[in-house]
Amino acid sequence: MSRSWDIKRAADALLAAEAARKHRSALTDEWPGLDLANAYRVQDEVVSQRVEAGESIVGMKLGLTSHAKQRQMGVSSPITAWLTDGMALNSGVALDTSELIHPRVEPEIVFVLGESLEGPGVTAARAMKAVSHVYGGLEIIDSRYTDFRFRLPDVVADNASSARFTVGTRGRRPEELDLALEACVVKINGDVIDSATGTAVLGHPGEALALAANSLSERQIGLEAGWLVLTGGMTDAVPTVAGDTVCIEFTHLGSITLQCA
Ligand code: 0L1
Ligand code: MG
Repeated sequence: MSRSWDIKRAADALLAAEAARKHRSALTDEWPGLDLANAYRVQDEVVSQRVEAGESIVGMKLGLTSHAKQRQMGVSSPITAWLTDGMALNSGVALDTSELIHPRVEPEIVFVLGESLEGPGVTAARAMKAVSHVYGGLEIIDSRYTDFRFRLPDVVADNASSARFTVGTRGRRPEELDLALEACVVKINGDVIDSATGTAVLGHPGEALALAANSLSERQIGLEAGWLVLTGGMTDAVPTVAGDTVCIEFTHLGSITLQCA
């Protein structure tokens, strides 16, 4: 670890960038020795400061689960991050873009866990047994780094660019759907921007859930009953600005419309 950087200072720098809505340079530019283990410690410190400020943990998300996202960001492995109630945007509530730096939206398949799930050794089939309901979701990411330019430890420390998320209102039991085939279309102001199916998420979103349970177990973290899990963006993240209407239409999970103010 460099002399001038430590876990607390890095977490404070990221929280300050978020509060001021000002992007900053990647931590690894100044702290080249930041490795993944310490990056997750920074992420945990960021979330514990949010909890101290009154937020509650409501689940976890995966990031970089699709090849499209890995290519877009120039990184090569999925990551996990925390979700809090402070990030939740109720369906129908407008996104205030002035609270964010440079938001991007992405469609997600969201699980609600009916039972706890803890690795190691969790398979996708075992993971899906812990899922009580599946929803369509929309995540708004907002990297605290200039131009979303980062290395893997940077984005891990930055809680995987988490900013806001909305969960749709049409929940389905997992056995009612083939999630590999579940499709979504992303529209901005009525124009189709992108589309994908659940195969984009590691072949099946259940694989992402299993990966989350197994990788979190290395940090002695278990997924808890009642938690939400955002399984990862199905398409590239799409930049959005005030005035945009974003609509994500799923085949069987309904649609979510987000007005950006
Ligand atoms: O796009 C990014 O900022 C990478 C972090 C992961 C975001 C996500 O897939 O939710
Ligand atoms: Mg995401």
